[in-house]
Amino acid sequence: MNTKTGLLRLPLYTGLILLCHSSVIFKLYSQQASNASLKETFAADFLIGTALNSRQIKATDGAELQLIQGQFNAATPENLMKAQLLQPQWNRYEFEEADRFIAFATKHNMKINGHALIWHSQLPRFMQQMEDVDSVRQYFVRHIRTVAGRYDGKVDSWDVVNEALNEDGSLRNSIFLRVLGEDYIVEAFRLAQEAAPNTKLYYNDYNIEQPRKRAGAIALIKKIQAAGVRIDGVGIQGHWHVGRVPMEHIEQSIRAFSALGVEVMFTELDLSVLPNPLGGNTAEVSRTAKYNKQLNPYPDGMPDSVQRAQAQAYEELFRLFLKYREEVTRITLWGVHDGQSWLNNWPVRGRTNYPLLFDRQMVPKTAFYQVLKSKSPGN
Ligand code: 9MR
Repeated sequence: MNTKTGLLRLPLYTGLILLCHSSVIFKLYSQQASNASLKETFAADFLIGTALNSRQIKATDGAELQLIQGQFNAATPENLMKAQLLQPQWNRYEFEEADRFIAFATKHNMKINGHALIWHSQLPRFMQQMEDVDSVRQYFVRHIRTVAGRYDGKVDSWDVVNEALNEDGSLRNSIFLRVLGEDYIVEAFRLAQEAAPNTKLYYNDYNIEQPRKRAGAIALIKKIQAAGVRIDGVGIQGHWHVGRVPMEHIEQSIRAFSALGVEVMFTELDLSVLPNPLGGNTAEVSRTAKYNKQLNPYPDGMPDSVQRAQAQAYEELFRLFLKYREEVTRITLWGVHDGQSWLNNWPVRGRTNYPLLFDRQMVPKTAFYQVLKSKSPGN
């Protein structure tokens, strides 16, 4: 007897019982799922982090705080430990926000990744026009010593150097390269190691899963190691697009980086669902495009098909992360929920993007459940 005709033959009351039963099961499932926690689910595998902004660390209650407490066990300051904010004027530091961030993360038992000591972007204004060699050198040495020194033992790790590479693997033409020469990266790690002996030291960049840029990152890590300087890990940022997640390159990169004896992390994960007028997967913040309606196709909500495609992409990624759970130590999502994401304003201002695991109402998305599924037995 085929099931369909069999079901049709069931008496009405049996059908009703089945219906009630399935709604109870669904209720139980969603209750369980809404209590589900990323950090608990992956506790034996890797840390689950998020990027936090100044508003979020001031919260003393509310849904967002609950989400942060319940879901994440690692935190990266989205902006507030960048040089522009820590040292707004020459040799004048402002630590209040950063201290508040550290107090918040410590209170909620989150591992803290400082971001970032040396980065060509979001530099203090006085550095943007700086040409004097001695002053650049002085800034470079003093910023690392002061900031890394102050937070040694308070943060768990630092992105010591951020985004120093071009897409072809060569060194980016930044103020540091121009003025200090190509050894500046080794020097940054050396200074950080001296100032922060109890802090892990990482190199962080986007697109370094791509073969040419990856080769550049490998060369850089080897150079630091060959100089006898400590580097503990490498962060692949992970700003990707649904439908274009470079799975093979990611897997090759996990293998290649871990073969160098360093931790591998995914440090700024988000999966955009909007068209990228710049093409490619990039997080080059200086490149932008003009708004038009075609570039903002889902202003009122994410269609189901897109929701499902994104969930599938996230699940595949987490399966890969789990396969390399010995090598991968942290997965950080770049924001808590879709409303917070930088991708609402980059590379086009004023769009509605949906790149994270929680929606604007802080409700878990299909992608959240599917990420949890990557862990379920039999998978
Ligand atoms: O998410 C950050 C956004 O709020 C800032 O406006 C932007 C400015 O540069 O930086 C964003 O974070 C970047 C991170 O610090 C480094 N990698 C790329 C991230 C996205 O641009």
